[in-house]
Amino acid sequence: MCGIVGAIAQRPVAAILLEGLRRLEYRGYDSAGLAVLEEGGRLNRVRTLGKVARLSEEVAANPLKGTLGIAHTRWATHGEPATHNAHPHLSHERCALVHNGIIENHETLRREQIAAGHVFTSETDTEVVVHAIHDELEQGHALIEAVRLAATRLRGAYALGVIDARDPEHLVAARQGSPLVIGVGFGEHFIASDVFALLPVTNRFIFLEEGDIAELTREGTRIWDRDGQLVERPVKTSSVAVDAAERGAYRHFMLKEIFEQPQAIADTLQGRMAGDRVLPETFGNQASELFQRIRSVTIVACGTSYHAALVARYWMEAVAGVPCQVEVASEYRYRRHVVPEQALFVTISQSGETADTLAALRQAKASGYDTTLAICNVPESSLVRESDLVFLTHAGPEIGVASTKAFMTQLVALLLLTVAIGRFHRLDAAGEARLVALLRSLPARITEVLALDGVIAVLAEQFVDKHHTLFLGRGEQYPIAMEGALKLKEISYIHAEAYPAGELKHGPLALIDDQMPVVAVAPNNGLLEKLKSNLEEVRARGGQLFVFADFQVPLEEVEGVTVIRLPETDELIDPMVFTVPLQLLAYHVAVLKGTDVDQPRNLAKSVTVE
Ligand code: HGA
Repeated sequence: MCGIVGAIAQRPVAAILLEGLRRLEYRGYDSAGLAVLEEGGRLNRVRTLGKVARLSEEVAANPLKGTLGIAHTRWATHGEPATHNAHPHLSHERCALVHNGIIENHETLRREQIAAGHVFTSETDTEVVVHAIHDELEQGHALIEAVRLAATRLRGAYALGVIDARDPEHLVAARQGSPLVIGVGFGEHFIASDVFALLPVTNRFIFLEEGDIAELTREGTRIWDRDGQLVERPVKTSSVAVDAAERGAYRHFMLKEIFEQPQAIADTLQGRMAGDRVLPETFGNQASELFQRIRSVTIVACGTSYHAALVARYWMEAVAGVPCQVEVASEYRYRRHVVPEQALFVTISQSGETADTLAALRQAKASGYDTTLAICNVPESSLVRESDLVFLTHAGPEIGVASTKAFMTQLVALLLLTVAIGRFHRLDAAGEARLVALLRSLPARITEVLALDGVIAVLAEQFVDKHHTLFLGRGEQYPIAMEGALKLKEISYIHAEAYPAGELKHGPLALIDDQMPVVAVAPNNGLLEKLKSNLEEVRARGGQLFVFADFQVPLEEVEGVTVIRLPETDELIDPMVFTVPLQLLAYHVAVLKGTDVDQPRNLAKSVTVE
């Protein structure tokens, strides 16, 4: 959340900053701003409410020439989205700063600074940081030292980009709890919240570590670690294509990403299976040895990733025969918990920077979990670096705020994990071979389901004027119903809830009337007859049923019941197959409602703040 870009170059940087912000906009889009140091030592700041495109228009009207600058696209945590709260923040027209994160002791610092004569122009927590740095600069410290000293007074999380109007030769960056990378160019250097922002200008990156403070000049960088030691951090070359995060001919990133799922699955499976076996090193070289000892699994995640974890619980217990518990990270991290013996602790996060998930991982390590595993889409992310074992999903960049292909590849990862652990427990070689074959068939199955796009676009018309929707599933389809409900509410703003269908009569049935569409996920599995009884209960009360079922399910289209047929697969991969129509449904409802599909209101991707 919140995107930071900074540049120190021998050419004007405004265009680089604006393009970087455009590429980071998925991280926050309520306001944006940039500050460029112009000749003569004047800080030229432009800030606008709303999207980066508005900032670009504003800058086009007042071109900036400076070769040193910082920029920010905001997802507000403290202070409403408003121009005066947008970053960069300035102190006395001398120091300019952009920030991602939350300063937890901002109220105390603000009181002290007001008493010392600072005038605040925003309601953000961020502004205390720029004044604190300014005070150190006024004491005669160089910018790098001023940032270091000010940082000792901050509690909370931050990634910072800072410039001093009296020092055109330096850009300073700091990282504590929020991601930040340095881009290495020729005669120019950059900072950004992620590599995508900088791909048009470089493919060489230094990944800052927690507590690092960096000083960038045009010619080079120097980095100090949390103990104040000058350190060398490796320069890594990214193989991500510069256009990997472009929308192409698709109307929205979300639609593109839904359609990329067969490829994303194939890429995620690539190199992970041989013959009819999952390769032992799929989860790291020591994974097999560690998995042999595992007696239970705990999975912690947030949002969509949490739903993937819930599906995995069914697989882990039914297929692998290993006890599995699942919890949302924001709860887990603040709860006193019991660490099971010989337990594997698994975290799931698309970005690998999800603040709550990262904190939960640190908790788990401190409380004595045997082994930790991260399932993540971003190499070099904090989660990846801090876990014992890593599985990288190869979904490619996901830009739409509502996660689709990342979720799909997380499910693939979790099924592979079920096999990798299950073979030391309940799963025999024949079972493994069957699962491997199912996984191989998955890209083709998903492609078949994508052909339903047109049908679902028409179906979506029946949801546009509704205010609520109920999603029902049973067994491992219950988390899929939860994911369908989440997608719908995220992007169409229709209130949606998911229930395990057996729970209906314990309360939610009271909500059923002809204004409440009920979406049911009904593959042909052992729970079908039970689910059908639950659907009858809805029908009997005048509810409008929309049932996603495979061809074998004996269900008739009658008044009040619409059936959408999917190809029949195997119940082990049904969660993936039935996810797709629900994604498409949410997408088409949102398009018909005219919402901002890729950047829905109040949300942002990569939830790096608590
Ligand atoms: N707390 C700052 C930055 C917000 C942020 O990092 N969001 O992800 C603000 O509210 O401006």
